[in-house]
Amino acid sequence: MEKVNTPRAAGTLIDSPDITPEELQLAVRNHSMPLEALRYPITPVGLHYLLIHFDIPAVDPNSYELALGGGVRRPLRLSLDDIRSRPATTLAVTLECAGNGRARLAPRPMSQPWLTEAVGTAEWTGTQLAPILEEASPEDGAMEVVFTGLDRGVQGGVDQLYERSLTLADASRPEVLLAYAINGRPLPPQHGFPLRLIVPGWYGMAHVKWLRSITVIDRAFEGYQQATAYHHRQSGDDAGVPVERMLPRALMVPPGVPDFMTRTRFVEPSTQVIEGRAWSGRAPITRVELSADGGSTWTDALLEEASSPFAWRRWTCEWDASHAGDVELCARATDAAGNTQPLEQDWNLEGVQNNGVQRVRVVVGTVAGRQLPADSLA
Ligand SMILES: Nc1nc2c(c(=O)[nH]1)N[C@H]1C(S)=C(S)[C@@H](COP(=O)(O)O)O[C@H]1N2
Ligand SMILES: [Mo]
Repeated sequence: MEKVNTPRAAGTLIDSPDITPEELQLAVRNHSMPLEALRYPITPVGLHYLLIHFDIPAVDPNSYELALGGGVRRPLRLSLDDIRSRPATTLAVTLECAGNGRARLAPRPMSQPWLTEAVGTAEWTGTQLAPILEEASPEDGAMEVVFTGLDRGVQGGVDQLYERSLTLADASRPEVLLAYAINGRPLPPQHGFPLRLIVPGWYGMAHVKWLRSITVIDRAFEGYQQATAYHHRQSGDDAGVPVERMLPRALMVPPGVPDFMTRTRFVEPSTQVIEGRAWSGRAPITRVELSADGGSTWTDALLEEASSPFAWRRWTCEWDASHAGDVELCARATDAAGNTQPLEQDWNLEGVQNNGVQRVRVVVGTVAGRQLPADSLA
């Protein structure tokens, strides 16, 4: 692969709390989900988070073809009509970017500066990948399946198409879809039109958008987004652990009304019902707790059923906000495998898999006609 020099590259660590122009550029291209959108079981398309490494490719659906080749006995070329004429499956799937929470780390790994809202749940419609792989008939010794996007760019000095792989076993799981619709409508350009991969339970990077080809290989894939990026590691020398399935996380809809600049919340003295959603890609969510004292004491939330095994669960929890004061609300999720959320976030080099608890500052007092604190007027 060709090497190209870039200015402040991903992988740089930033000591200052100030956001750099490069991060701002990424942040305005790739938006998160406003937390109040946790109220919707299925995230409206425009509110679902977005992550696009390079440019959104323009694709002509009439000439579009998906190529399936490499180590297979019967290479396939599939038009959109071929794919749409196969049995369709619709599945509600929660997607979260592996870098969610990155902007809170210090020093801050230079990349998309997410706070906690890089998530969304959509109803994806498509066809199962497994029967198509079976039809192509992988040769003996097939080990991984590489998914290549149509989008090209440079990252870490490497000229590349966006590509990720799965083991043949993971790619053949029944929930893995080639999706052409989101919430009942064709994919919009930013979510992968005309076709993307959906790998329920996995962090976002696995769900390759703008699919151009699928290639069966007899070795471990060495592409940049697979072998270099998306590892949980402490330093460049550390081989690290590949990022795969989502760790548990709960998010709440921040109560009351926000201050414009700080987003500190103002709530009238009252009993509040806090609501939110929780998910894990590793095992079903079994517990969500709420703390109104920054994480010292916890109350169990009520959990509702998930709309699919791969979608978040709604939770609610009463909060006695009858006394005026300054409060830090925290939410914490635990899954059936015993994974839970840390109170303090551990640091890692790429800023991935950060599932430290959400913290929301709430001022309980009189909201109407309130004199705003000076620090919010900047
Ligand atoms: N082809 C391609 N697929 C991609 C990406 C990309 O940049 N190019 N970004 C990945 C990452 S890191 C994430 S988090 C998800 C985001 O999906 P969404 O934008 O539909 O929410 O897409 C993944 N698929
Ligand atoms: Mo991501």
